[in-house]
Amino acid sequence: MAGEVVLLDTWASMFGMRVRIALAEKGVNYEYKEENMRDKSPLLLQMNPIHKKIPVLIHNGKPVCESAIIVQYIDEVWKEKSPLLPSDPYERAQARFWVDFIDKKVYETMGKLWLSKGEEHEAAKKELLDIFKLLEGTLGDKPFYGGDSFGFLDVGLIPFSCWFYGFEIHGHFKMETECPKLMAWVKRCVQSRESVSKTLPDEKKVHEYTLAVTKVTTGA
Ligand code: GS8
Repeated sequence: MAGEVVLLDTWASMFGMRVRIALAEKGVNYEYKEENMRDKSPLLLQMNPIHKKIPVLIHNGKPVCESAIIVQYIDEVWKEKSPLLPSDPYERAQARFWVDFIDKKVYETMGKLWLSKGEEHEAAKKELLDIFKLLEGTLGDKPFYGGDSFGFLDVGLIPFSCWFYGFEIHGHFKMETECPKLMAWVKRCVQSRESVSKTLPDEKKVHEYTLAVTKVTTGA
């Protein structure tokens, strides 16, 4: 039995998308509550008093915070369907390592690409492409990061793909040229997983949102 499941989220958040994809993989019904990042709800502040960030999964009244931890929680609670974490402890540690790497490197470098100019911008662009090339190398010739099946690292990375369009416009490069195998993996995920195709928002809409948000934060 699922119990009562509520998700505090915002539509363009790659971290929130991870949770939505995991819940869809498991077939869990839940109540979605859209949060406004500029006017956070009392519920969000109460459920995530430490970081005050989305996503937050509220399961039977108890909050779970941090997207990677939430996805692992979902995998443990609803373990019968679509296992996400590898059963082998070493493989599991590797998948966790790469999701942690994404959390530490990708989000921060994205920010640098958006908010920098000149040499700094060029350096951020190189850094971001190097990160994606490294992640592409990690995939190797496997169909998914989870091997033959879609797994934890796939869930951790795929939401970033709807931000690629914005990276391309802003960085003047083509992901298809730079990381063809990674882009083939994106297509494979979208085409074979309804959890992904139904969750990822339109990349142009995400880009418009980014432009609006960076205008607000930089005052440009
Ligand atoms: C990151 C969540 C996050 O940055 C996770 O869940 O994996 N490590 C966390 N959430 C953002 C929205 S997505 O850009 C957020 O809630 N920001 C609000 C704020 O910083 O005040």
